[in-house]
Amino acid sequence: SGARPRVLITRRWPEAAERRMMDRFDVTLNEGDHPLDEAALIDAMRTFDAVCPTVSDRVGAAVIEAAGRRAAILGNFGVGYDHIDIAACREFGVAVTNTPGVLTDATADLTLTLMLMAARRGGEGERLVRAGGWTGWGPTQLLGRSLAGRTLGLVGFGRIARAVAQRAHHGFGMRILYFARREVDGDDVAALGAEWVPDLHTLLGRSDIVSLHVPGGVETRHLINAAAFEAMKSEALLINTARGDVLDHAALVGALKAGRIAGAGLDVYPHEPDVPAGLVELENVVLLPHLGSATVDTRVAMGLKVLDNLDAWFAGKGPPDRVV
Ligand code: 8YV
Repeated sequence: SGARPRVLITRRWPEAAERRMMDRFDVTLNEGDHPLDEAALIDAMRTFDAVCPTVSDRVGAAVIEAAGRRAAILGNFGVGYDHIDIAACREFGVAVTNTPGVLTDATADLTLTLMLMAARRGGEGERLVRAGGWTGWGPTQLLGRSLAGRTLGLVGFGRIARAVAQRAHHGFGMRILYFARREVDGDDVAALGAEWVPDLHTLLGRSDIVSLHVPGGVETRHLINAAAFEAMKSEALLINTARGDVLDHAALVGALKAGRIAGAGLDVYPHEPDVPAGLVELENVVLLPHLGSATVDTRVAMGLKVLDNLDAWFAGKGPPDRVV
């Protein structure tokens, strides 16, 4: 057929994935790899047949509107798409696809990393050694808490939450509770003995570790707020690998300072790369820079998932992971 579709990849991907995209499409890369501003995104929507944004791109209504009939598809590199104005996409007829499934294991692994680091005080220990402050083994030094026998409360019970539950239950001997709109069945869920708790504050009150796995956006904004911390156990840990907006960080800092909860492990923040005020000063918080899906294998697989979706779109078929 005629000219190959023009595709913009807004940030650099692992080379293997970029190369596969270049085999199929007329690809433009953002050589500098810095996030594109609104003017650049508007320009891209007018120029390209497809734009592949990431979580670091704000794809607001003005950007979507610029598409006209030109860039009719956004092949999002990531499963979460709260950085894209979905209502505007519907209004202007812009399709959106995402990358579910391929990042489930990596993100679940990172959730366990944060759980273990927070429970076993890994960050504090590492800082002690690096600062030259370790004077030797001690029977009461940096004592944390065991995971076995403790209760993990999952807020949301989608793919990633269930992969966390598998690891926590089968690998670490934890009891699993989940808060979700409806009860989830299936053999894997039954094997976990996971209990559906339809009331959020009841789940918070029963959990030793609370881990967030709901999408970002207006519906979940500040779902975990001061009242939620009041409902939690004082020995509890809070883990967030979902989206920063789900958590009221001022309330989190207040709860940590007041000893309302024992600690936290965070991978995501409301205005990345800013870290909300008051967190870096606290010893009992583990802070990671949005590493949930950050493995070579996963990022390549995410790129190939974008490719599959664009391929289907340009072949006039329904993209497999179409969300709009
Ligand atoms: C990505 C993520 O690193 O997929 C998501 O929703 O948060 C991460 O896997 C990032 O969003 C890529 O755009």
